[in-house]
Amino acid sequence: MKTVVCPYCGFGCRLLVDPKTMKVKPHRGEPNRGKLCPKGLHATEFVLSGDRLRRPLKRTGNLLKPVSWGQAIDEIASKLLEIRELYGPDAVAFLASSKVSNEENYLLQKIARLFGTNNIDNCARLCHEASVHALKMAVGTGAQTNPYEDLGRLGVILIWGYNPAETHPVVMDYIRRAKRNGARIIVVDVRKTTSMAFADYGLITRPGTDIVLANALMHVIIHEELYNEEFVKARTTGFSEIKMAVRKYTPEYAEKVTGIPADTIKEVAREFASAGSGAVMWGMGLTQHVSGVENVLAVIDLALLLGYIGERGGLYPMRGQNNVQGAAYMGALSEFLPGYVLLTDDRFRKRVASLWGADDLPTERGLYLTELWDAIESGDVRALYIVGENPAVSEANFTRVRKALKKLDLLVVQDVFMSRTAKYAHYVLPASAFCEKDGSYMNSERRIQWSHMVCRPMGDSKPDWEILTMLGKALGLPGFDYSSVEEITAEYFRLFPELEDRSVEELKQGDGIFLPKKRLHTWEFATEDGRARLIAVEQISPWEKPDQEYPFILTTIRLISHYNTGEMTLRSPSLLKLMGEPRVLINPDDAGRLGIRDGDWVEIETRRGKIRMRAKLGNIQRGVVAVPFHFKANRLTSDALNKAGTPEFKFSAARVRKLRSGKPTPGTPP
Ligand SMILES: Nc1nc2c(c(=O)[nH]1)N[C@H]1C(S)=C(S)[C@@H](COP(=O)(O)OP(=O)(O)OC[C@H]3O[C@@H](n4cnc5c(=O)[nH]c(N)nc54)[C@H](O)[C@@H]3O)O[C@H]1N2
Ligand SMILES: Nc1nc2c(c(=O)[nH]1)N[C@H]1C(S)=C(S)[C@@H](COP(=O)(O)OP(=O)(O)OC[C@H]3O[C@@H](n4cnc5c(=O)[nH]c(N)nc54)[C@H](O)[C@@H]3O)O[C@H]1N2
Ligand code: SF4
Ligand SMILES: [Mo]
Repeated sequence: MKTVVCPYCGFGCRLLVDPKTMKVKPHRGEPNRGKLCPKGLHATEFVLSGDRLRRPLKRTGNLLKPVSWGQAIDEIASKLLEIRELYGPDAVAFLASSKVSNEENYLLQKIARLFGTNNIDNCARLCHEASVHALKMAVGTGAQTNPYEDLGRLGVILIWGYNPAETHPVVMDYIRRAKRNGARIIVVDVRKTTSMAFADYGLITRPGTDIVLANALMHVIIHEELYNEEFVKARTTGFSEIKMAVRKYTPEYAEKVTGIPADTIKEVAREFASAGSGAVMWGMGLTQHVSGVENVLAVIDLALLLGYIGERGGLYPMRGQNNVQGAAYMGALSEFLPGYVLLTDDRFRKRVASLWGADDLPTERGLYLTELWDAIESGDVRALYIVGENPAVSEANFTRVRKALKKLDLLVVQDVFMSRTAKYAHYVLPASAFCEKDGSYMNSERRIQWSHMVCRPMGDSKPDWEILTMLGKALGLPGFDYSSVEEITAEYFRLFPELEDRSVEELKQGDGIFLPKKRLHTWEFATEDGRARLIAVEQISPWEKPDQEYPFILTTIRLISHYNTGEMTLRSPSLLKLMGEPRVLINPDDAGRLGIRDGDWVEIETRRGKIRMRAKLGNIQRGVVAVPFHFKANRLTSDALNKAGTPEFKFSAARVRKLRSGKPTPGTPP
């Protein structure tokens, strides 16, 4: 049996795969302790799909025709160099992948920066980048502070805008154990989620009102003097500003805005404060708003007021993709060097440059993934090189994205499938899948784990690191003579003092290595003065408001057997059998008013476009509808961005009407 890291979510389960049958069993070690969700259990199925890309392809007219690796890489490199010559390095942009290994992300950002641009980004931008920005401001580092194992010994777990029962199913096992050990479980969402199944409190708020609710909880905690005075005095700054700011957020005011009874808010505040230790776990319900950074600051404030950090608790921005945390640590973000170091940190930047055989690296922040589409429209960006990312489906308001993709002088897509995005490409490069290669990945708790090669690459496909090594060489960049993936691992180890003395062999054998260490901020925060910042935030309105024409609020959600844009899950026969038909969730009172019964076909429309789906009546706030994001939802969504560059996927103004009969929007699975 070979040990591999699950290619789906950021929880980071390890799988044992039998190379003969390709059947999967759960690994007994950390972090999944013998558990897997259905996606992990069937993870090898998409790898064996007949749809896999097998040869490099080049566009001639409307057709994509096979070419040799040598020809594809040479032509791509000369076109990139030509564009740089004509328009400068910033006319080229690279998208890295939260699906591929640390080594592969490390190589792509190395290529971008040596080529001369910081236009390197990944889907973290669509996801938890608001958490990174908020955490950096409040505690000095942008990642989850504690390991999952701590959850089992805490007094309270606050789960906010996060639905682990569907999105990180194995986390539920930890939460269930915490509950058995006496923890109180509080869940905040805009609908009744499966994660509320055994919660002590399931608070159903209105979309985009989270700051009001968090401030009201803090209002009660401060007013009733339930906060941890010793911790606040010794380890934080900004308390008096918070105290002032939350004064007007009374539970009664919050009841009017959120719909949650004032008495419940008071009770929850008291429960949260009296638990003695606690975790706050959050997800896309907080980050995918124009107020994303502020939403996250508000829940960090809540934890800091009680001193829930280090041995007494932690901050858990639960990361989405299997290697989104690794992509960030490897520097595949347009505003950070590896390790989240700022581009303007001269000492570190020059050290990285010299390790790479260059004098210096560009210091101007590159474009966010979400800023690319305007830059392509205006002609500032002419070439885009995408590794394992599907923006033609995953980006907000994708009609605009598709138009931009068509305008590029050069689009290269390196993927395991002919994704929706690959259909626009000039060159499509076939990548090997996760179990066809070696490499390291980092999960949400910052645990680096080795994933072993189980089988040979499909067809003529190559591991992403091999393709990028060929590209680096063809571009004439220094230091791309790697003959094994371990050489790249050893190179990135040299960037982190905590890894300098560790060996790749050690990583291959144990339960992984935490970077920089298991628990952060135990004695001191990573800020300049070692104290955490309590940062007061005020309610911020969503970008688009419901009105007479578009009276509903549309939010987008995930389902357990579907994964992101569906490229992998829709090619897994076992998952296809488990998949329910994606339906739009509507409140029964709203449905009644519109004459919609459960299972009826409806049309959902926003200022960007419309889609068709069947309705599902259920427990969601009145005036709100929730559409699974996986297929066509981004024809509808708002592309207004927050400070971290994340679109407001969780709030658009929409209208809903009943259809007499219907067929799904083309491209949506049955
Ligand atoms: N099965 C499955 N698992 C996945 C994925 C997948 O596609 N499928 N994707 C992975 C990725 S990339 C990510 S980032 C994670 C995401 O994991 P989650 O963050 O759990 O995912 P979502 O379902 O997008 O959003 C979480 C919840 O936010 C709620 N919500 C919406 N608007 C608001 C609001 O205004 N306020 C509050 N408080 N809540 C709101 C939604 O109802 C939803 O239940 O999942 C990962 N795991
Ligand atoms: N409306 C709405 N939109 C959203 C969200 C939402 O909640 N609502 N969530 C956002 C979030 S959190 C995220 S993370 C994004 C996700 O957006 P994307 O990252 O664009 O979505 P994925 O479907 O995960 O795409 C991954 C691609 O990588 C390919 N791939 C898989 N393995 C490999 C490999 O080994 N090598 C290579 N080269 N390719 C590989 C897959 O075939 C697929 O095409 O979507 C965002 N979009
Ligand atoms: S919980 Fe996440 S990492 Fe674990 S098996 Fe499921 S998808 Fe894979
Ligand atoms: Mo994500």
